[in-house]
Amino acid sequence: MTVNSNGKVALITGVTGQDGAYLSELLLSKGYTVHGVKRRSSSFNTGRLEHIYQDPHEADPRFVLHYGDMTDSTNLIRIVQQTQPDEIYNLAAQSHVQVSFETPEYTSNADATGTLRLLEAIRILGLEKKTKFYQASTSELYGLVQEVPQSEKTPFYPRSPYAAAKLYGYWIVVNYREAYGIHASNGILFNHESPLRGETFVTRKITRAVASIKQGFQDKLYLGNLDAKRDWGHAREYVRGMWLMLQQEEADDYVLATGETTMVRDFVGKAFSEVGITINWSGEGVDEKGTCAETGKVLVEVDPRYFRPTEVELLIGDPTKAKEKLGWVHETKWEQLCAEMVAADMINVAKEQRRNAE
Ligand code: NDP
Ligand code: GDR
Repeated sequence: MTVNSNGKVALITGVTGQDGAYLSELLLSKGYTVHGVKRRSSSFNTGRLEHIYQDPHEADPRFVLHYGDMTDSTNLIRIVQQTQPDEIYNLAAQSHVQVSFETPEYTSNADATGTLRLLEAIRILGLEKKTKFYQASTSELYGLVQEVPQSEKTPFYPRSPYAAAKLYGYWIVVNYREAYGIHASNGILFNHESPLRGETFVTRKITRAVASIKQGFQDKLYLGNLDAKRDWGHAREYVRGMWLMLQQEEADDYVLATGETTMVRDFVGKAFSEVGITINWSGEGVDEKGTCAETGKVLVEVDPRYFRPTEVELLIGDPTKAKEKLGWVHETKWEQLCAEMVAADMINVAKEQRRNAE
């Protein structure tokens, strides 16, 4: 794909993650030069970017990766100085809610103070008038249910170290917008998934397990809270909303959501139905089981190790403001999303098994 340059430069932190991959693709298709921050890792971590990777030795690479970390201000300042971005998308985060209970201090360092470090880089380098800033805020901010659907006006009540860290990120963005006039916006995004979703988030864990069970490589799927309800949309559509926020005259905060909520249990049922398996549910709480209607085999069980010390039970977003001001609407319904993820994992699992057998 060769697209004429639009002369704009974007910097994406968290470029190797699900959203980073989709956003890179979108911005490149619009003619941006895209710089991404990737962490040093002992194993390969750019798998989601393979199809857009460019040889850095090319004369005019439009997609450039830099080593960096949200916990290191020296390196963030240097990258912002080198790249002089028109737009920064701060997607980097320790993004797993359950893991944040185990690594709370690191999570606050990367997710909360990391956001501050980037905003300070803009100030230190005098880029307040040039560089627009997108912050990956989250529906986890709502936490304990106060009202539904949740909108930009709903009070926050974080229920995890992750959400508490993101709460700081949200407010420091608002403060730097008001104090220093930086064009800085929060996208309060509800859960968005895709075939590129990390494998330990519940949707992808389910679709991978369904593919493995169907192909005979796994016996059972163990899950935590089956009653949790989430508003699941497609990541590809949500990254477009991020970009739209930075194209507005004024910076502001927006909810992106579908407005529909679904139980984890129903996502499981739908995923199995995609491969021709009907699940019958029986029992309650930790004794709940999902049995294959055709064979009588138990395929889903509850493992309390996946319960969280404090849970977010119900998320359902109201995307009216994004629709009216940004013209943003979601298109993919959760059932289609689930079907797309199962189909992709059927192929992934088969490929992995072939590779392992070689
Ligand atoms: P992922 O977990 O897929 O990606 C997170 C990215 O952040 C990865 O590139 C990861 O690198 C990077 N990262 C983690 N820690 C650091 C660090 N200390 N320094 C530099 N980079 C780091 O998340 P998503 O793509 O799903 O989400 C993107 C952002 O949006 C996150 O901030 C998340 O919290 C937020 N969010 C996500 C939602 C969703 O439903 N997906 C909803 C609302 C908000 P590596 O690949 O090396 O691990
Ligand atoms: P979430 O996503 O916590 O909403 O955060 P996740 O997919 O991890 O959990 C969704 C719900 O499913 C329940 N659940 C399980 N979750 C996981 N991961 N594994 C299980 O086995 C399991 N069983 C049940 C959870 O308890 C929860 O209620 C995601 C992340 O992308 C955040 O970064 C982002 O901010 C929010 O979405 C919006």
